[in-house]
Amino acid sequence: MKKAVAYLTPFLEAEKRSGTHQPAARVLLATVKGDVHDIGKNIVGVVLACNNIEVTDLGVMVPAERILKAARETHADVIGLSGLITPSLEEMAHVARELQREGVQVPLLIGGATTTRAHTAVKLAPLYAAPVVHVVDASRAPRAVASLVKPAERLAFVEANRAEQERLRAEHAQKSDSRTLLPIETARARRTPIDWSRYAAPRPEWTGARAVDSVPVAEIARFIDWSPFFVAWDLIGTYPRIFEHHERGARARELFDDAQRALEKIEREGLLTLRAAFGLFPAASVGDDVEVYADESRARVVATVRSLRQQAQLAAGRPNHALADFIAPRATNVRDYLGAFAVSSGFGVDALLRSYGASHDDYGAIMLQALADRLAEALAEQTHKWLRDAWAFGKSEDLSPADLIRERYRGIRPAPGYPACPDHSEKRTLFELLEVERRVDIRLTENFAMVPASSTCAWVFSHPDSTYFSVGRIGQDQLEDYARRKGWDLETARRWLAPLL
Ligand code: B12
Repeated sequence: MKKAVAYLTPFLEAEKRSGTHQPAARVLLATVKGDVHDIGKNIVGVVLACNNIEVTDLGVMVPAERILKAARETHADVIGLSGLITPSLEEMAHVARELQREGVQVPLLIGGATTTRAHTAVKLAPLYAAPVVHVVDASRAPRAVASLVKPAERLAFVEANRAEQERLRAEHAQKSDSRTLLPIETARARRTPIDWSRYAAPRPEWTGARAVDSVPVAEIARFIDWSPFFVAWDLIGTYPRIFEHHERGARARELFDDAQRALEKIEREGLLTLRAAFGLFPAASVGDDVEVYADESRARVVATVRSLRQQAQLAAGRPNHALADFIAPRATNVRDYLGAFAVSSGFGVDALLRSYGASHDDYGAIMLQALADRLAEALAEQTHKWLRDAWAFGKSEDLSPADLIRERYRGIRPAPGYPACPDHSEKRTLFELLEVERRVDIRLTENFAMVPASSTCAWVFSHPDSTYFSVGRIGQDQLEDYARRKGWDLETARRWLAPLL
């Protein structure tokens, strides 16, 4: 579609010179500072351009000053911000404050996986006098832009948005008042009940950190979970049943066939490099922390992994989990282990995106990003399998790729940033433990996003009772305790744990 737009550009330019053409609006797009995710924003850019909206895309990791400057230079009618991870929510608040401070009055659109209507209403809209509108997916972006710029629609749209946000703020205030949290010591007393006295922790065949420099695409393609691939294209459904869907089936099939061809090309021409760093370490829990030791003597601590505990008042008999509960306490003398990995399939993506950009092939570019994301998750699956195999119990498991997608393996692999370990800064500990930057060149931004974008990392637990959960809201007592353990002042703790407060 955008190829067609590109083809028409010379005519549109000529028309512009003759003074007859007007874009419907000018929109400035950016993924905020510290964040690298842009597949969603890129889709929004294409959809807007196809609706005669002039798009200036500043790319990823864009600081507030550049957004302000570009908004003035391009005479933007609307500014669109995107972000994938929770630290970006704080960065979006910073951009809103800066726009307000500079007296800018351009409406703001907020989008990306970590954003919500409620957060936009409660935390962002009050910071900026101009309209701040949350947009849930790309298909709604042109309508939102049109409603913000058309004089006939603007007033009603802005008023409806304001009223809805007022309602969401009231709802939020009520919810925060009514939720009871346990004192952290009470929550700790309700930790996951695991009887360590009868537990023999599996001993891995090797310990320490390892790296693989180049994993062949062909080796991991079978681990790809295709359902989220379709979500990226706004086609909701489970693979392979989606092909039978009366409305979406044919489009899904066509996309899937194109994806297979693109995947074969990536493989044949070696277009992407896939790397993995992973390791297994002697470890023991001490309260809500996990101490990681240099070797089997367990004398030297090389890292301390901090976990956060659920503090909600849960139904009787339901424990208040923290990830540390799933590692044997030091006092039990059970010799337990913690695993970790960081993987990326994004080496090579940027160069290819530049070439797709030059030939205006947006479809190819989005296909590449969507496939690289799938490969990152597939590589995580493979790496987790290597760790389970080293732990021996992996070798006797009989799991199909579909079983793996359904998480039927022993243990868990929570990713820092996900609900069981929502503190993104813990990625720094994981990266240092595995020497990720040196070994495989995946890097962390100031807000703990990983570069390249198609990367993921996780802790790996082997206990059969370990389970995924959501930490949820935490109290002031845990916030202060956690800040002390991390060596943070309270302001820093509030910043990194903002979504939990
Ligand atoms: C696929 C996925 C991944 C992939 C790809 C991510 C990437 N390319 O950066 C991989 C496996 C690599 C990944 C990794 C991680 N992920 Co992830 N991931 C997802 C998942 C399942 C889908 C996201 C996605 O790609 N959707 C498809 C795209 C097209 O949608 P989108 O980006 O949301 O964009 C749409 C809209 O939001 C909107 N939009 C987007 N931007 C804009 C801008 C404007 C102006 C407008 C109007 C609209 C708009 O339009 C787009 C198209 O419709 C989500 C969960 C979910 N259901 O959302 C978690 C999620 C985004 N991931 C999350 C996390 C934590 C991570 C990791 C930090 C985990 C880890 N430790 O490894 C890493 C971070 C990666 C990095 N580089 O730093 C969290 C983020 C929130 C948080 N708690 O911080 C989520 C929400 C999961 C969760 N429930 O906690 N992830």
